[in-house]
Amino acid sequence: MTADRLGFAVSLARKAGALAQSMRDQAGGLDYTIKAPEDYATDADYAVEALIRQRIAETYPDDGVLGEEEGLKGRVDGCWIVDPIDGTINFSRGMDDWGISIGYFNGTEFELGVIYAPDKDLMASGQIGRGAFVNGKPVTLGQGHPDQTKLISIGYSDRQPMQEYTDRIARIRAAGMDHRRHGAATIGILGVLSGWFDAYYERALNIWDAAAGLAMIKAAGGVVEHGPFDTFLKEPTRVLAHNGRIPEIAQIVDPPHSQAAE
Ligand code: LIP
Repeated sequence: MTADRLGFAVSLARKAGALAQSMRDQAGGLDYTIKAPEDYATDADYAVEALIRQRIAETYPDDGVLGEEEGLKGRVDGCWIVDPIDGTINFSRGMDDWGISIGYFNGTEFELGVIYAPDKDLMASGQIGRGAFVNGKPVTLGQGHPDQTKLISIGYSDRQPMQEYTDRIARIRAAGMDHRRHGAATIGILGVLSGWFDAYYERALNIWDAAAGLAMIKAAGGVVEHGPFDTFLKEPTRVLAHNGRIPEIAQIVDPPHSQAAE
């Protein structure tokens, strides 16, 4: 008999977060592997992914794992989707906007997810049919913040044109809303679950940055949009996750006839 997958993922994310923090704090500092301009991995990214893979293999040997650093091993229709450290640049500089992201794809949908932000001491978890929770408190989406501000968290990477990104921010501002960029998609999505933001958007996001968060937003009754699974499993797609409070948000971030909307 295997453990409940959601409980397993929560406990695993805690262990993973502790390992990442201890490696960052080690006397010799972190080692860096440059993957592309502004895209690198530290030895902590690799060690955390190895830990997660090892624990999954011990507990759920038939499950596949798709991770940012080591790619897909095993089946896809019953597959953990893992970003060992999302927001590596923030993490390695001692900022607190980074997270461990562990999701599970059952072949049809993102079924469950956990995002753990160790430096913020925030643990979000959720499963379709069971709701979502932040530090054990049930998530209620759509109420908005008492100050009435509408706040959109946006991700940006070199995978998208800069002009498109700045145009999108201009449209958000013109619609009377504001934006934030954290450099970690997990923190943006955690922010929607926590009530900081109404939506998270990124024009071209990798599945390991998104799977866990999208499962939780959906489990909490929010709205998620992303590319078809067969595409998303291979390449970045447009991702929008929101609390339903701004029905026109999809048209604001991607107006009809824009390239991203197609
Ligand atoms: C990063 C994301 C960030 C996104 C970048 C990148 P990494 O992940 O979380 O929000 O804009 O495209 O993928 O590389 O720090 O794990």
